[in-house]
Amino acid sequence: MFKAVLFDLDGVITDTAEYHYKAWKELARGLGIDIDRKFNEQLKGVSREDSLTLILQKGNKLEDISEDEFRQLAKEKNDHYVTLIKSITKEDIYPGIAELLKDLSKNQIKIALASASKNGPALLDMMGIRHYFDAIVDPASLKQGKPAPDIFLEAAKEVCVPIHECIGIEDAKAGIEAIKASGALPVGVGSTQDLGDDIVVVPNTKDLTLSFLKRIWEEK
Ligand code: B16
Ligand code: MG
Repeated sequence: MFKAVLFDLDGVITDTAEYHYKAWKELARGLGIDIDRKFNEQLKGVSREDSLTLILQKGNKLEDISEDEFRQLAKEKNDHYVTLIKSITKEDIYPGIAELLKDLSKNQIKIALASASKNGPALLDMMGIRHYFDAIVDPASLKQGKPAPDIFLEAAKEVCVPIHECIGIEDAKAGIEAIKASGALPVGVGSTQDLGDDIVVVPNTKDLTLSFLKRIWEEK
């Protein structure tokens, strides 16, 4: 049996992926760069700074921006994002996630947060679920972000479980690659078109029950 579940946050625990998209789209529009949902798939799970780099590259504007302007743009996006998420409560937890956290903890299965977001701990507080987490990785402490495996390896280390006894749950292509590279068992939330057809993918978080995770673990 698996001994830990390593959770992504944005797009797995709640719908903040949509707010990241809105904030990036508006920032890009202000720079004369148009981004759509297809382009946004590349930004999911990717750090704030790397996301901004990808957007500026798309608009051929990376070279025109000074370091100070870059920092200012990243701050502007985050300020907007923080206003968009400020009314998030436990009502915004995706279906089935609160029950899963409760069941995992009742069964002594460790729970860790492997989110690239520096807003992760605040969001867990706003949703009233921080107490379920045995570890929360600080993304700023890592050398490489997703798709590198670092964040999942660190999450497993912090809950003292070998990575091969962990399940990782992700909604982003970069995150699934990170889980695969770490050696944990990946579970995707979304579509096989976006995440690949070589892993287990559920269309909705309500499918993520403890018995479902046990079944896929036994079948792997
Ligand atoms: P922040 P996850 C990621 O969170 C998001 O998917 C990504 O869109 C965002 O740019 C990144 O966090 C950084 O977030 O700007 O709040 O630090 O999906 O890894 O939970
Ligand atoms: Mg995500």
